[in-house]
Amino acid sequence: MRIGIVCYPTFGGSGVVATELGLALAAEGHVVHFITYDRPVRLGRDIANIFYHEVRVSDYPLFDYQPYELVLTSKLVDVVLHEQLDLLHVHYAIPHASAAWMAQQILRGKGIHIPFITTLHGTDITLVGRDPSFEPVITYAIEHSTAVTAVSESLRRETFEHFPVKRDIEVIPNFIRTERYGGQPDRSLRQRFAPNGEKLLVHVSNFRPVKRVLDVLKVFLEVHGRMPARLLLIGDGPDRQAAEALCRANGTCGDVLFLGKMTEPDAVVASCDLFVQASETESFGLAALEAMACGVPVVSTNTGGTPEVVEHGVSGLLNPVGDVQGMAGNVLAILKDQTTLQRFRTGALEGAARFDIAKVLPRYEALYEQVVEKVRTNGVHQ
Ligand code: GMT
Repeated sequence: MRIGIVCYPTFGGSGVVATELGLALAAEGHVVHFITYDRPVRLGRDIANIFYHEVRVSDYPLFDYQPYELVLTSKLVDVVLHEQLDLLHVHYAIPHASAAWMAQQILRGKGIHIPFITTLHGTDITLVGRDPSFEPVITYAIEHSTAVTAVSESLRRETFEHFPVKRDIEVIPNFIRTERYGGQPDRSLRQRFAPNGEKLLVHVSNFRPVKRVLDVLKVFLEVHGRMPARLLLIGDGPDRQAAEALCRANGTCGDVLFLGKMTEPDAVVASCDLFVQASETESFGLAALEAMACGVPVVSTNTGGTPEVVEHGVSGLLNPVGDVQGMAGNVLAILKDQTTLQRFRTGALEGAARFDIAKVLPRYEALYEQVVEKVRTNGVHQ
């Protein structure tokens, strides 16, 4: 098939999932066209069957705000026409789903019926999408997508709770290429980050308020008072400065390492003992799943789709949002001895295997067949 994928090219989970999906589809022989404003961070170069189309918004002085959605729409029309795409798969509702719908309408006028699938990732529904000013557009785009998927049961439920949407939404969970992880932790990294045999905690996020990075630090401070430990923070974003200030105020800067954004943090994560996540909400928690795939158990807040990914007592331990003391207690419970840690490590690896791409890719391919067939038989859809 010839598939157009629209996504955010940044470090966020939706971009990572879209990129990994495109790579896996290309490896299966499909032709994949990425259409976005920058080359997706996880997309390598010169990959067979993969093409990248940049959406360039010109800096015209009349506009205070450049009309990205319209430029994207025009690009979609162009790529569908000239690359003879069979379908579009857009990740994140805003503004990708509405741009795809607009492109679909324009193409219909040219006698071309292009189906589009919208995958909801989380903040498009739970945070951004709940801004009342977006509601009518998101609702319309969801209703008029040829098919809609959500990355967890929890997100599917929340979509129905927050939007007056009547149509089917299929849950297709996020996935990982387990073969990409595994192996033994890199000893030299371990030596670098924990030179005196400290336990290593790690957190990966975009440091937005929803991630509650300060809670991660407070959990660490509790643990640090009771066992030799260090915390690696991967990523960057609005709350980094506040996080740095909290470390300075507590004199723990030496044991909290801010590593910044990393395209492929796997090796560093794999060298750690525990992944900590304190999010207010998390539709899925791809970073936690990636940690599990490295054999690193997770202590997390019990929110959104997290319990669908992290099995309490098996691959990690879960606490209510804001329960810093409880989370610190759970970190200590997992790290208290080697046998317990090893049990959770095994649980993490086994839990991650449930989300291997080999199990998820056929579900997307089946959905692609379905929507293309729908257009073939009906001529039009919706
Ligand atoms: O977490 C973010 O702020 C980024 C956002 C995104 O669009 O990439 O993440 C969302 O989508 C990921 C991929 O499906 C999920 O793993 C994250 O849980 C979800 N984030 C939230 O729900 C806060």
